[in-house]
Amino acid sequence: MSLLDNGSSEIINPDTYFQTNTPPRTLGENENRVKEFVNKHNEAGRRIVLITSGGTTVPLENSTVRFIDNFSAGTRGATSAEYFLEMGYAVIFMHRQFSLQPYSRHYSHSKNCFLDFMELKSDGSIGVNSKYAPKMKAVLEKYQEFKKNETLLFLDFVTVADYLFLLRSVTRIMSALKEHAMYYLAAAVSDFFIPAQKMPQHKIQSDGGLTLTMDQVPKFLKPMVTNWVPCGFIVSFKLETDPALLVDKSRHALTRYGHQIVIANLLAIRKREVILITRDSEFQIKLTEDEIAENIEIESRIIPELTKRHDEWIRNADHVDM
Ligand code: PAZ
Repeated sequence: MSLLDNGSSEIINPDTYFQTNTPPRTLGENENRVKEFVNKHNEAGRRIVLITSGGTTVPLENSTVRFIDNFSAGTRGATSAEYFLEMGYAVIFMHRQFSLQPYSRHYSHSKNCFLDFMELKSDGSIGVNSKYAPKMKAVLEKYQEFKKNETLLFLDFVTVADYLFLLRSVTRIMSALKEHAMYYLAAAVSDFFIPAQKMPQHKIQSDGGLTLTMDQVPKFLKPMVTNWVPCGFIVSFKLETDPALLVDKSRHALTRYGHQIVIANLLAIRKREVILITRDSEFQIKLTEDEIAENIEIESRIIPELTKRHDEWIRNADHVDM
């Protein structure tokens, strides 16, 4: 007997979802920040990528004490952001609050406390522990460059509703960039949620067991591809744990939504192996044992491959326009 029952509840359409859920308070303010960022980098002739990163939560109460979460720490998104910046893109980094961020990821959520990276000098001053200094210098130089050029914009979300409202707003603003924008959807977005009108207002009391019935989150990729950014270069990720399902499910997503690339990854080996799937090709990126030993990051292979394909996408679009 299965503990889980995938009920037959109808999926509401995305429009109904947006009409019946409350947008985050900060939405208007974030839209203004995105407009300013997009105008500035578009005028400078820079390409822009939207990266989504980290997991979304599903609250169980309107005055939320409890929520359902997932495993994602935002490693993929934060790491990818650094490689996109190196390739000359301006990055809108839409991430789960407190998940990993580009550059600081090298020192946060790690086994070391930040104080371990420091040392007390004989003259009483403090500095970086010489063991860590070369790597820290390299990270610091890149960090200061993006600060100077203001090529990285941070936006955060917590719940799946925050995520969907923000995604719709940001992509609609970016649609003005047409084929010059890329959308790299690496966030682990909840598939199920409890609509606000079906949640209790206050903390659920522990008077016995708890049975949850959840609705399915609408498939937002469809309106994104068709209406929000019809000319954008859209890359989504597909995560599975069963290798037998991975490629078929990824292909199914590609056919269903009609976007450009699905990056298929298995939970256990996602840091060393992915497959880039398009309508007519499959391209595996796999780190060798030597590369793993040298701490090569798989994103250093994924991002150049995607930017190459984005070039082609732009060239073809130019060609079609002529
Ligand atoms: O955040 P992380 O680096 O631990 O994990 C990355 C990932 C597995 C969430 C990402 O590669 C991914 O597959 N995102 C899409 C998940 C999905 O909704 O299928």
